Amino acid sequence: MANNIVIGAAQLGPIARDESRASAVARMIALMTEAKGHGVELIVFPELALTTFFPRWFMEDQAQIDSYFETEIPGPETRPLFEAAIDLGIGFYLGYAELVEEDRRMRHFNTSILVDKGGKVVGKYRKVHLPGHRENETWRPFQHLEKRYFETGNLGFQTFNAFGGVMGMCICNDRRWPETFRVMGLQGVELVMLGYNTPVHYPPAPEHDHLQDFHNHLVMQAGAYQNGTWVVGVAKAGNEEGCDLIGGSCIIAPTGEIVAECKTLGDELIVHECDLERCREIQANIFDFAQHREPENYQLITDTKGVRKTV
Ligand code: ING
Repeated sequence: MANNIVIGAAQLGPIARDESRASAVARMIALMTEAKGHGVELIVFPELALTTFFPRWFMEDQAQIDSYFETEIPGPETRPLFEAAIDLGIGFYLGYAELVEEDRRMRHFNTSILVDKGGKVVGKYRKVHLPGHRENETWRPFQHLEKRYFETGNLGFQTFNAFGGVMGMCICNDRRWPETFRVMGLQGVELVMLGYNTPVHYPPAPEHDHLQDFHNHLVMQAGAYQNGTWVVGVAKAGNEEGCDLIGGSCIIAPTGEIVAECKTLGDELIVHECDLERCREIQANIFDFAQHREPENYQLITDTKGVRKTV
């Protein structure tokens, strides 16, 4: 018995540093409207989709840093996106920078939300794996200061019953860590959504620059196959403020096959009807965790952070 959901992956091209949230929202509404024409029920937007990827610059003025964050969502500039979603009857994943008071202090997270067709936030995720560095490393052609501007996410890797299935979320660098997908896989996730901003140039290892597109798909296809889940990965792409970001947004089946892929580095929608029932082909067989996993052999994975040589 099929359980189909029509998914849209809405890649965004560059967002300029001085581009307003209203402009980014208008671009996303245009993609959402196009998606409606294809019967899309759930559309996925990139990581930090409301502004330029600001961690590429070293900033010390907290007010300037905080200007890239949302203190409420929906807020005045994002409400049109929620209203369009309600009008069109489309749910969405949105990545944004979250500034919130929790435990009597201001907290900064790299966040995504899952919003249902009625405009209700039914899931929230805060990025766990923050790549990059904390201090201004002037040897780099551009910075990657996520460890400076964000706290490590404190919501774990949850799943959410929505859109007729078990939904999961993560963000960008999370996709490179198998633990991300496996923790959701152990919750029976059927579709993992994620947005990313991935520069072509990786200053610590420029000899890998030509492998960025390969690594991008490698990790998402592995995550999909090894957990029998659909994966939707959506880029903020193109040359953004002088920094080339990869595209390669795609929809991946539980078999690991890419079933739809963006071909440009701009605003581009791809669509695929995903049968969540197909997860069973993998989850009930080759990766039937209850049958085949041997967790008593895996202690090192949760006991230790770094390498602990045993020989
Ligand atoms: N960006 C990059 C990512 O994980 C990166 C950082 C780039 C890490 C290239 C390693 C290699 O895709 C974000 N925003 O996490």
